[in-house]
Amino acid sequence: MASTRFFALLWLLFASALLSLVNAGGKTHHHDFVIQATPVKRLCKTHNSITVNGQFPGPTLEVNNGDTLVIKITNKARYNVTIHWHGIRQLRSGWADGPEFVTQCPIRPGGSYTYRFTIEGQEGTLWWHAHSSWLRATVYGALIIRPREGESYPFQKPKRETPILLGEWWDANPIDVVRQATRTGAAPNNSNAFTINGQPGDLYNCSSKDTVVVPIEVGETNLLRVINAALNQPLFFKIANHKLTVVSADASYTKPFTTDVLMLGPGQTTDVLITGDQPPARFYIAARAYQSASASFDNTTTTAILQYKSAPCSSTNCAATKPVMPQLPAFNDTATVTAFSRSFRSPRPVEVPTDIDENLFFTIGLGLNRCPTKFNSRRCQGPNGTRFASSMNNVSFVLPSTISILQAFQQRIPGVFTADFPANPPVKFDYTGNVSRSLWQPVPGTKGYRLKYGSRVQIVLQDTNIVTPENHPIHLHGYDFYIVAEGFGNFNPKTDTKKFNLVDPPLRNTVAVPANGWAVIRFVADNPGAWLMHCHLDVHITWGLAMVFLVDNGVGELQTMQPPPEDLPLC
Ligand SMILES: *[C@@H]1O[C@H](CO)[C@@H](O)[C@H](O)[C@H]1NC(C)=O
Ligand SMILES: *[C@@H]1O[C@H](CO)[C@@H](O)[C@H](O)[C@H]1NC(C)=O
Ligand SMILES: *[C@@H]1O[C@H](CO)[C@@H](O)[C@H](O)[C@H]1NC(C)=O
Ligand SMILES: *[C@@H]1O[C@H](CO)[C@@H](O)[C@H](O)[C@H]1NC(C)=O
Ligand SMILES: *[C@@H]1O[C@H](CO)[C@@H](O)[C@H](O)[C@H]1NC(C)=O
Ligand SMILES: *[C@@H]1O[C@H](CO)[C@@H](O)[C@H](O)[C@H]1NC(C)=O
Ligand SMILES: *[C@@H]1O[C@H](CO)[C@@H](O)[C@H](O)[C@H]1NC(C)=O
Ligand SMILES: *[C@@H]1O[C@H](CO)[C@@H](O)[C@H](O)[C@H]1NC(C)=O
Ligand SMILES: [Cu+2]
Repeated sequence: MASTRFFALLWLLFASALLSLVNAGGKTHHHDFVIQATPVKRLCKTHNSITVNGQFPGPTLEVNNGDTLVIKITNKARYNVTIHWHGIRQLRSGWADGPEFVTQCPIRPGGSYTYRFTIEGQEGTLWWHAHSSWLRATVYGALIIRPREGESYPFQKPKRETPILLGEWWDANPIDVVRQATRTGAAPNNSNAFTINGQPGDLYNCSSKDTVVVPIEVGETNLLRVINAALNQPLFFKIANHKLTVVSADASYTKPFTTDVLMLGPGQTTDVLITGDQPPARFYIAARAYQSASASFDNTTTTAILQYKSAPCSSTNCAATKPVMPQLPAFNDTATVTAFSRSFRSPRPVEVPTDIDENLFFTIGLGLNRCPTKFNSRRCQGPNGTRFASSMNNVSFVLPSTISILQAFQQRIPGVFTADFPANPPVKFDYTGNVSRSLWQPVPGTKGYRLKYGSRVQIVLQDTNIVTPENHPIHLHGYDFYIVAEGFGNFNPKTDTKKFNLVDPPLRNTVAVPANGWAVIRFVADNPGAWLMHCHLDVHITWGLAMVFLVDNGVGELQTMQPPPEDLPLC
């Protein structure tokens, strides 16, 4: 008995020694992010935008797998803020994840907080962004994770690497835009431009001279790290006359495949190789909306220029020759989106969780809240005098306001959330058919779903036709998941289960669930904490398209959350 315990102790010592040895391989990067209002001129007008260190987009973080990041945020803006490190697993370090009122209270004006986390087993392109109101419209940047020192990419070493951040710009204060929508219940104003690395590009007024130029040379192969940082719009992405070879998405390598167009939902990243195989000239890099909902949208096109260094034009006469423009898919070209998303595979066979412990089915979609009679009509400017809503399994998510869900979960504080989020839709109906109006109004709630440490989870994400079908980019914090299948119509367990790819499905952190269709994801709940799962269209999270997984600690230190940091902001 005593000897078993002795050996267990010895093993624990050995394991922790091993762990510190592994960690010792990484470097620690210290950064200071000052959140501050900065004049930013776009579309002929200057706005006092909230930025990090006065930069828009914010600084690019470049690290290696195994490194540790220590980032001190100082809030000198007039808004509450938090920062989320999108796609970082945050193993045991949920306090550094960032969504406000989920893993922490916001950093108030004048306050500060230091995020500390280690990159464990992740390589590729991720990004960081504000996770408070709509601040991420201007508070975002790339987070590039290269292989460990001495290790290389599983593809041809690129000559150059360029991050391509797709963004969305309002000719207004984005916080005013969301506040107006919240007040009136109507859809928020559409953006006025999309951007590439912060610039709208040639097709917009007052933008030509700042159009981003991406260099290339004949014969070289470069890596573009494309990130959709737009608030509310899935985007098509294309480069005139060039093929793109996808090698990675959401910081997981993929089996390489070649395409001439990408589609990224907000939150998604896609790394592509591009070869300079055209006559040296200038080619437009362009992005515009993929619009699956029947609703108005920003139909403008953002551009940058892929410029061969040996192009026969000097900087003076370059402007005279128009770059070649690619033909982008139609706004509603769902067939192209489907063909693209079905091309993704893991590079080799992977261990997909089987013997599922938690078989979950979540409907996702919009709704409308009826207004009480005589309710101030200025607050009910949604369709036919309603207010827009959104939900998962008919629960429209409401954030707490006095403490974070993670603190309440850890410290067992009652009254903040309930752990009764439904495993299945409370009412079964023809999700993608003509849905009866009696089903359109969801119920507000702060509900989580509890998971035992190590449970194997499958979730069917089912879009509904309530108000409008739409392609929703569903993002899970703290995890990557396998996308084992997707399809249109209602998920049918009898026939659709047979189509699951349990051999080499792609691993991602954000799945673009087909409009009026479904996607099935699987993961093992091996990271304790409170993890938000939500639509990455900010307008939908504003309306409640979110829920939280509450994952218990397992056994021993390595399966237990770290204690909260001393400087964790309080409400
Ligand atoms: C939204 O658009 C309307 C109509 O163009 C405009 O009157 C309003 O000021 C805009 N709201 C914001 C917050 O910019
Ligand atoms: C660009 O400016 C012109 C002239 O002021 C105006 O007519 C046009 O509407 C503007 N275009 C956009 C996209 O704002
Ligand atoms: C974009 O929408 C505007 C207004 O609805 C319309 O006039 C214009 O033709 C559209 N542009 C494109 C490229 O579809
Ligand atoms: C896409 O929109 C065009 C008109 O803009 C329409 O003719 C076409 O039927 C639509 N396609 C689909 C698949 O909805
Ligand atoms: C608004 O009411 C009209 C007339 O009753 C109806 O045709 C339309 O579908 C309604 N729209 C929504 C979004 O409920
Ligand atoms: C949907 O159902 C409603 C009520 O049952 C009916 O009035 C309407 O015509 C139907 N719409 C379609 C497109 O079938
Ligand atoms: C959601 O719950 C409300 C309140 O119980 C109900 O009226 C509505 O029909 C439900 N809708 C769905 C899709 O379950
Ligand atoms: C900022 O956060 C605090 C909690 O820390 C909250 O009480 C306050 O309402 C928030 N302010 C805004 C404008 O959301
Ligand atoms: Cu959505």
